[in-house]
Amino acid sequence: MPLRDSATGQVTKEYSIADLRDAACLMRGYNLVALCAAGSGHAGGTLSIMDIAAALYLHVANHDPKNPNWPDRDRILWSAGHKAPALYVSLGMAGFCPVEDIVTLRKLGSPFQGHPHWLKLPGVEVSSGSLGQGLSIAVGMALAARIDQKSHKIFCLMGDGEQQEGQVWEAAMEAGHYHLDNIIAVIDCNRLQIDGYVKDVMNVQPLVSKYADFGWDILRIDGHNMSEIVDAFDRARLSSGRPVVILADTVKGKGVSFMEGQPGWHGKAPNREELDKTLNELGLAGRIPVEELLAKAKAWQAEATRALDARMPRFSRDYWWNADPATMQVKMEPTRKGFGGALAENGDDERVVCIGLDISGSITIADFYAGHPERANRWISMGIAEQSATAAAAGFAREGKLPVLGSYATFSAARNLDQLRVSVCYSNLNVLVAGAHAGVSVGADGATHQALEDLFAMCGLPNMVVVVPCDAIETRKATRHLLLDHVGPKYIRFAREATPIVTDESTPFVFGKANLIRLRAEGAEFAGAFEARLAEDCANEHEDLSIIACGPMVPEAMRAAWILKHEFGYETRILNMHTLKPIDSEAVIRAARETGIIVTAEEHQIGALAGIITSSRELYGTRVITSAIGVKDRFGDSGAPWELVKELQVSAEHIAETAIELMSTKRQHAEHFVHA
Ligand SMILES: Cc1ncc(C[n+]2csc(CCOP(=O)(O)OP(=O)(O)O)c2C)c(N)n1
Repeated sequence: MPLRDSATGQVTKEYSIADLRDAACLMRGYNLVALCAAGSGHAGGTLSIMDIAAALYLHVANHDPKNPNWPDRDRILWSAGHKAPALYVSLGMAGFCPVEDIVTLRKLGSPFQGHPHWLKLPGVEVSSGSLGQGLSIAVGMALAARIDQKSHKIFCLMGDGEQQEGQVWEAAMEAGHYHLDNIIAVIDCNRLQIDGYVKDVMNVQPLVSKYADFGWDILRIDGHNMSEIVDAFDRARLSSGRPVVILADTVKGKGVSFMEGQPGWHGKAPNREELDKTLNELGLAGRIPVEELLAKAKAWQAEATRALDARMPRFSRDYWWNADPATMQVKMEPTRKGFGGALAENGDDERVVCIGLDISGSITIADFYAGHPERANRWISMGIAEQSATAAAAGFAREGKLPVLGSYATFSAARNLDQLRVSVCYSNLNVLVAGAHAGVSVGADGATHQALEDLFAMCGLPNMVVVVPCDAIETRKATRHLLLDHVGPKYIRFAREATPIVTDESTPFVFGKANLIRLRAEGAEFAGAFEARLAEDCANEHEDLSIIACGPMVPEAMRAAWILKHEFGYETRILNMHTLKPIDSEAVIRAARETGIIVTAEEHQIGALAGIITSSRELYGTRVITSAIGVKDRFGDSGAPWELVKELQVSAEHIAETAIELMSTKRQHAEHFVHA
């Protein structure tokens, strides 16, 4: 059943098995070019699913590219949203969008987001990226079709690692219970996930008997044999009374010798040289206009950069990081390194147990056991199962262990919110939760992976304490403190991208006590020009204004202070509010009373920091003007992390612009601002 014209019911294009094989090969090529142009993305899984995708989009599914919302179309859901580029090239080949445009993948403003967003691209059925949710959506769609007496099918593409998510099994149970024979699930059984082989990370086999027990029919095929794929879909369509799952045996990285079966190629893109090799191996040299496509990607990027810079607040010169090698120079390191460093240093404590959630290397929790085989029994891999792992951490804590779990903050502090609330916080158990890759720092992955709401939730949980360190050094100190000294539920939030190092070993870090930072004199490098001390040890210097910041916004606040001094002569008091909960109220009140202006700066939806500060009861009656920098009630976007800092208006320039406005208000009402 191929591509159709929805108006006439006529078939618009027929693909033979040989055509499909050729199309899949070409799709692999376009996929790799897009990944190369993006500089990031998932090569392994997009290549393993490609033959199935080609069959589905070009031959099996009943759909019409000219009428993507045709009510009678078959629905195709990509539960494994990280395979988005394979979805995009499928849509491109089927005619839903120009295949040449996919090369703008993961760039700011592109409809080809790092993970699919149905509101940005016709043909994408649902937004995905958080694994394990697609089959539940399919259940809803299948039941809706039944109510509406429609006969279309709902296809749902999943990974084998994804089967570790408990939600998959809730959906499998529902589909079996309701005899949803309009669901055809496909599992891309490439046997690998991020941390290694599925069987080692968290075995999901035998899938056959699991699905059978839930009332499904099972087909097992070679996921690279086009005849078998097409035949399986034909048979699945005929199923009556039972949902069908196709277990497709595949090879991760299929088609490219140096990617096949290599875990390292899960979330990696080929560079230019590697791209040429892949295209040669696929026999595609000369068939894809690579140079033209890469030029298109470059042009998109240039325009995105131009438009973004045009929207930035302007000053007499460029104050961006490292723009002026004499003054704005900083070392950059990802804050996550501090987390892993602290676990490595303090992991000998026999009570420490680290829980892996299949993203262990990049969030650095793996540093706990790297080079320490004696710690192997305290490294517990739980797979992609954040909810159960969170409650398991509560179990460890109840037995006197010091459990640490971490993932992307969206998965370790959102997906598992109820487990955190009841099993961890209500029980007041000693669990350290790491919100890694938080904020905009995952950049090109896009909105699904950018935690911009986690601090609301974590600060809102009774008993939970929350620390958001400002650089890698402070992250190491904070992790150590939380791990060994603080007893109770605790959340530490850090980032993926390298950010400026603005503290050193001698900078104080006292849990619950803000540091006060002041610009003193220009040093050899940016950070050296500032002095940081415990706020409670600092006398009032009658600064013009205060900026209260946490996490990666502390360096931005420092840069804003620099701009304000150089452009306007204003003196700024910066509070590094690394501990968001409990907040250092004394430092806040003093900042309000002694400067009369507070600008809060958070790399998060506005309100986690701003809400705590401005709702402080002790501020009642204090004459203070406040404003908040942060994300303004919107989702993020794919783009480079530093582009997103600009796009979401959380840069030093935005802080400085706001501070200038508040200074002008303060001057207009000068008589009210006579300070201590
Ligand atoms: C809920 C959730 N947890 C973690 C991740 C991060 N993540 C992205 S892909 C992936 C591994 C997926 O493995 P698998 O399902 O086997 O896919 P494949 O190997 O085919 O790419 C993980 C853990 C995520 N996207 N969603």
